[in-house]
Amino acid sequence: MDLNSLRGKIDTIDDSILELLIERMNIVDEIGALKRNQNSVIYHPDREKDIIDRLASKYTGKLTRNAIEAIYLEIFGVSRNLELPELIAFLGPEGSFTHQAAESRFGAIAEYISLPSIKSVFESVETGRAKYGVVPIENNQEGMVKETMDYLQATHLYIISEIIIPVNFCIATKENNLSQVNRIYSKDIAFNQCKGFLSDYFGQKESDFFVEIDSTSKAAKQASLEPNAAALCSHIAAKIYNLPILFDNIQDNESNQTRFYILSKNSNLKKTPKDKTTIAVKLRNDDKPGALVSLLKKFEEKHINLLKIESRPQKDTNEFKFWFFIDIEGNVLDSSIETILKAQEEEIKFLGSYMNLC
Ligand code: PRE
Repeated sequence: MDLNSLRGKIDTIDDSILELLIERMNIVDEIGALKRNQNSVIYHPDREKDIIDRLASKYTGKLTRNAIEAIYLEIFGVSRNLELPELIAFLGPEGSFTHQAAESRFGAIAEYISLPSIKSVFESVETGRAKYGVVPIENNQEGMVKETMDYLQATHLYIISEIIIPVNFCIATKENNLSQVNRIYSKDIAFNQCKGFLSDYFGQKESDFFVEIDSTSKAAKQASLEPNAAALCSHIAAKIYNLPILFDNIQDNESNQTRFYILSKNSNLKKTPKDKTTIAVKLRNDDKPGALVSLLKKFEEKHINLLKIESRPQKDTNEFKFWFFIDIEGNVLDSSIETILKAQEEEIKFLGSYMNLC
């Protein structure tokens, strides 16, 4: 079949897809009206995951699970925007990995605001300027993001979901060919994380071939403005500045992943088959031996699995005291967890129950 006839077939299929999408959106509109009437939450990551799981378990032809997920996350983004336009604040700059994480969950159509600090993301959600906030919480090579832990303890927001994305770097440039590139912009950390690729491909170059700049997003911007320049940056930064990707996934460490939290003023509770609950614990009798063990024992007695425990200094005292950031398996809607949390209300601050993606 020739190109025109194949394109004709695609046009007919696209017409049907569009009709079905319109039909879907009419139903979403009704759901939106119901939710607004009942004042209930718009965003249901659990329902979105169920839809993707259900579709991916069917015969999917040439569509991989990732492809189905990417298509549907965009559809959900359009749906949520129709139900209620929502502003999403993320730790910037635009093109940061946090931006990439936010877009991977809320879709390209949502309204975003890039903020300069973790504190400002918390503030924008607390004051209601943004409906959701996206902040990094952990990198599997570097550990926890202390600032995020501290603000979770100090403010009144809930974790409603986590996002895990691989830290992938690419070389993006407007040039068609590597031989036309005479400098690469990036941030020092990114250069360090891609040493293997850079030495294989550019080992012979002069040192001024690599130009350090504040952020990988700025690197992409710079490379979009100058001829013969490339950027070592994230996918989203390349996309924002319209830079085609010449080499993808060039980082040395394939298992480098970052975890992010989606924050909200409402706890958005809903049970799924694999949940996690995060709490902040300030023990009252922490000067007596065994105070922490006695709390952990309560979880053990109820067969509640402990997933993570980190300690952070208590900043509101001049003593050298700590609070604990703890992840346990399960949902606060499980009576065993609810009972423990209720019984120790004065010591335990509930930070959220959400789907465990780790
Ligand atoms: C829908 C949209 C947003 C939610 O996050 C989950 C699903 C969808 O497009 O399927 C519909 C909807 O609002 C819902 O089922 O609650």
